[in-house]
Amino acid sequence: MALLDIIVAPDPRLKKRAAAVERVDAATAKLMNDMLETMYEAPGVGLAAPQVGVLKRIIVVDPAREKEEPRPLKMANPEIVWASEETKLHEEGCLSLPEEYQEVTRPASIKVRYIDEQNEIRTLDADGLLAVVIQHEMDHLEGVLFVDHLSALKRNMIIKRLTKIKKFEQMSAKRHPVEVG
Ligand code: GNR
Ligand code: NI
Repeated sequence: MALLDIIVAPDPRLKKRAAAVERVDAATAKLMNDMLETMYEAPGVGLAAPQVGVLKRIIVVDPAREKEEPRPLKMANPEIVWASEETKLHEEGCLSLPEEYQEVTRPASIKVRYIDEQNEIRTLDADGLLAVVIQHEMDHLEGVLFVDHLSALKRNMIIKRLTKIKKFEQMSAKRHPVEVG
């Protein structure tokens, strides 16, 4: 297992559409495990491959709360085959938009078809936090972030804040270079 670096916005790699997985082979299964480890370490409840620089349609989620039994789900090529008319407002966060939280409206319940880590086709009914997180992760596969569901005003405020932080970090990295390798 290995920890992967999570890309923080603004970054052009977070705005691209990810390519379908042809089949879930050993390398894909390893990537899924590394993504789960990275997600638990962050900590987060979901992670999409584009967030770690891999432009493939792979997501992992675990909506279990602390102290609950872990319930990891690994999905390739997830597709929403049904979504409820009923919507729900839920506060979202994103590991690629650190410390930003905003309410987003999405369908309350969904049915998802996907390929699991054994390369088997499966379907899953989801509601509550699980439905929110699966839809949030699937957005990442389209190059969409939760801020893209907000007003332009809110979105621009958040992106401006993150751009400032990035500039500051690049400046301090130049002044205090860290030896790596
Ligand atoms: O850790 C995460 N929490 C979260 C909370 C509400 C709605 C969506 C999420 S997903 C997020 C991790 C992440 O950025 N996944 O892409
Ligand atoms: Ni996210």
